[in-house]
Amino acid sequence: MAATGSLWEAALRYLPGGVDSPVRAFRAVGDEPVIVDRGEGAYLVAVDGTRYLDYICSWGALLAGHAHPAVTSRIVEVARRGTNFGLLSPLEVELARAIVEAVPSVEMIRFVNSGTEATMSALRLARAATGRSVVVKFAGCYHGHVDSLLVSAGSGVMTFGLPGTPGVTPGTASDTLVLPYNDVGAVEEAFRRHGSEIAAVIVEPVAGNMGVVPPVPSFLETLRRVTRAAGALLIFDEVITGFRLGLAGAQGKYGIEPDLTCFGKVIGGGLPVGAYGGRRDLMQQVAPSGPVYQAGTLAGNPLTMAAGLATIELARATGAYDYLECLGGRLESGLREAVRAAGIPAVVQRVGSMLTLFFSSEPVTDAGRAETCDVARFAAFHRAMRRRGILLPPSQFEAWFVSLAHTEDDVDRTVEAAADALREIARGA
Ligand code: KE4
Repeated sequence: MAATGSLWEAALRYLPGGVDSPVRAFRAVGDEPVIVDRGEGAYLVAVDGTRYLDYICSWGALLAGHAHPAVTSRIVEVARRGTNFGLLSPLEVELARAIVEAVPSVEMIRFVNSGTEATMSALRLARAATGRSVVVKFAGCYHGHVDSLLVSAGSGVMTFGLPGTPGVTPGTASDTLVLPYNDVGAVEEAFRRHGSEIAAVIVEPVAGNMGVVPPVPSFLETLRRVTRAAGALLIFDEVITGFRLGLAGAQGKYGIEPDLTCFGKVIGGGLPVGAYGGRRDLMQQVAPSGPVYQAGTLAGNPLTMAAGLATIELARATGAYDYLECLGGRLESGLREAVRAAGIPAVVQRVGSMLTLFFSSEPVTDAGRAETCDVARFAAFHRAMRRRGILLPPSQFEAWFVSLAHTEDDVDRTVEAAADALREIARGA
């Protein structure tokens, strides 16, 4: 077993910040990162041998938990015939059919290799299809590291965006309008002012990237109404919620049909994946059937397709989503009771098997409210839970995920650990 210390030193030497994605560095929780040796169902085993009950679940990708035999065996079986051909193969057609049959708004789909590629491509298609440049996103929503979506709100709610990171040009950001999530009035005002310029609105129908923030009633319906009236497209970023909240994702749960949907995570069963799909008249505009260029060496690769199909088969099993709803509800009510008993200002927000415990005295409905959370207290809670063998996402602004591999005992153990950790924090220990 490699010592964590030397491995972490090597990681810091060869990888920026020691990681391949920033959140994995555990900087937001002031801790050394967990370095993983293997996953086992709902558990992760670190290289130092520590076993954790895992609520990161590969940031939502692992609906069936780590190393599910039905997924792993399918990957091994397919890998024996080769890993990628860079040519059409049956499994991508099979997975495309499975998604089209599950999600009514999706008539055609294109596979890519990440959620970022999915949203980037969907935006390009929307701009091409409408001949317009402006895109609308919401503060606190994350859609991957796409230049035009790594944008902060302008000086005023109705002013165009500013680069959200060095390397994004003011020109790129200037075509993006950033509005407050759940703010129906801001949406209507933006469309009054700029409706004829807007190519698309892209939204997480249930926000997961400021922590779990559900849509308020009429928010999604308003987006559908104003985009349709203005000739703009509605893009649901269901990279997290797709096949997480049900076979038809958030759009199935809330009964809203977007024009395009972005997928990722669950549809790849833990292997690199993304996809965008929707109305046939739009998707037919994607090369080579149409002029909108998009391509990818490993797009639709058989291993990912196999892992995605195996996962969706598990999700289709009778009662799978009822089970996730039941476990999610058990965890939510247990955490709420633990918060109440500890007398700490915190709220628990959940949709299905994704939830967040916010150290906030008020419900979190948008990024502005999320930013008032006591992140130092979250960091202390994260460390306290880790000491108790429970691994939460190392950021206040992420979703916890329950998988089909989690059990009621796991949830009860989590609630007990949380109650103990919150008491410790309340004592200022
Ligand atoms: P990827 O490019 O990371 O596959 O997907 C980007 C993306 C797009 N849309 C939504 C709603 C997403 O949540 C994501 C990625 N999610 C983050 C965590 N919430 C992935 C973790 C990370 O960045 O390391």
